[in-house]
Amino acid sequence: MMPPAKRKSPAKISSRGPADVPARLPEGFQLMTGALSPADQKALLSKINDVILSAPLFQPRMPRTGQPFSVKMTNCGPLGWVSDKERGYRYQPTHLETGQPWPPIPEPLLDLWRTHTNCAGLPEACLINHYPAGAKMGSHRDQDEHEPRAPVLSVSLGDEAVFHVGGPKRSDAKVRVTLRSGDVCLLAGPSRFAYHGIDRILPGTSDLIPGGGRINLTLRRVTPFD
Ligand code: MD6
Ligand code: FE
Repeated sequence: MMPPAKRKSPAKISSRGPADVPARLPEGFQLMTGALSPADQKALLSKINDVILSAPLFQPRMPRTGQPFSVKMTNCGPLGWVSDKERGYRYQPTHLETGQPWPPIPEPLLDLWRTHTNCAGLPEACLINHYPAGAKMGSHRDQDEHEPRAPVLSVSLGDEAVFHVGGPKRSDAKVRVTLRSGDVCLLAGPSRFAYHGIDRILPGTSDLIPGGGRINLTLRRVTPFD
């Protein structure tokens, strides 16, 4: 006879009502909800934790003012995005603090890129953003890359976040969507250079990351394909 199933405390899975995803999203913004199963999320998180062990999270700072970001960052891939007071936003092949090359992009992330984009080449940078409760990301455009044909692919892990995305002008109308653990989204085509950001994290909405918080991974092609 089968042993009785062990009772586990209920997983924190909130249902996604139709109202969560607005009927009209900006053209080129693609949201693949639940793209990663809970098992895939766990496996990916473990690989990201390995990356963080060799390339520790650092506190980026705004150019000129030196104001710290509320998120911590690190990278994997041949190039990593960094920012400091002295030299501002840029991609570079080595960690800002250790001076070591960034670790390689884990294979499951490259698989997501192959599945969800039809790009001629692979991403060169994966920016890892860690949001504690209370962190946010001001509205910005991803425009330090030199291959406008490549989208930016984003993966959300851990606590839910309220994401906004508008158009190429800061004043363009914005829509808001809740990004949940396992969601993948793309800023592609007409939305590639759209303003977007994170308004807030919803603490306690996921059990994936011990101690809570959110990790966002963005895969980018930095140099031209040809
Ligand atoms: C975040 N995401 O989800 C912030 N950038 O934490 C981004 O800044 C982002 O989701 C480019 C493309 C997709 C994104
Ligand atoms: Fe961005």
